Amino acid sequence: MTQIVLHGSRLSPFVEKAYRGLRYKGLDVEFVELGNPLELRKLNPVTRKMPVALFDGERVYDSTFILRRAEELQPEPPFYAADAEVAANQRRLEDWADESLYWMAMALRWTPKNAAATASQILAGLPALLRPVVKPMVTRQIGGMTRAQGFGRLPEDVLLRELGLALDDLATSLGGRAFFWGERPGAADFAVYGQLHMLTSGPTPEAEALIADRPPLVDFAKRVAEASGGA
Ligand SMILES: N[C@@H](CCC(=O)N[C@@H](CS)C(=O)NCC(=O)O)C(=O)O
Repeated sequence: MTQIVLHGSRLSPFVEKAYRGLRYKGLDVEFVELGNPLELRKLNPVTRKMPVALFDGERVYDSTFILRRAEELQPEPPFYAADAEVAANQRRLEDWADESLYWMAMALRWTPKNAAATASQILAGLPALLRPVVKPMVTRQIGGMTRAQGFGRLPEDVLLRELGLALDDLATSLGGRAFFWGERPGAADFAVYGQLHMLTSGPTPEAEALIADRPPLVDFAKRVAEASGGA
């Protein structure tokens, strides 16, 4: 069986997505927590982002590409439907979760109110002496990315209104099903799960409240976790 080593931090929604997807496939995956940003540059000089997976030593970056590679290796259970139209919708939801919902979540993590808690969460693994030095750098760099993307420029009440609508849309799309396209999770389910996981991981209590108000999403997240090996 192909040996897979997944590198990243489980705080990242993309690492969570890839990790759970690989486990759901029943693949042999070892998770290695990333030590520092320099390690990431060495492992993935192309995009310098996590996750990075080594498939028998061959590097694959980006959660979407990692799951596609897993699908080739182990087609059952499938991440994407055989029906081309359904598969197109699945890829669209996966991409929306990765590229839109992610930035709403990031904007909320880096509001003036939440930025300190977010930076502390990210830097928890660093030696205590280094944290006060690195904290303003991280806040400037990552907070700056959310402002460049656009969601980070919205007033907090507008951002929360939009996030609430996005969560409503997700609950509507579930339509009473266990997963977005039926009784089995696919790549889109793991992508949405990754974002919900980040939004309920501590520094964004406003998002936790919005999600708790939508029981179909809470139950969905529990089902995805159960289908991919629990906690
Ligand atoms: N499209 C990529 C996104 C990966 C990504 O944005 N990862 C973030 C963590 S959530 C990262 O590594 N950021 C480090 C940086 O920007 O320096 C994927 O799906 O893997």
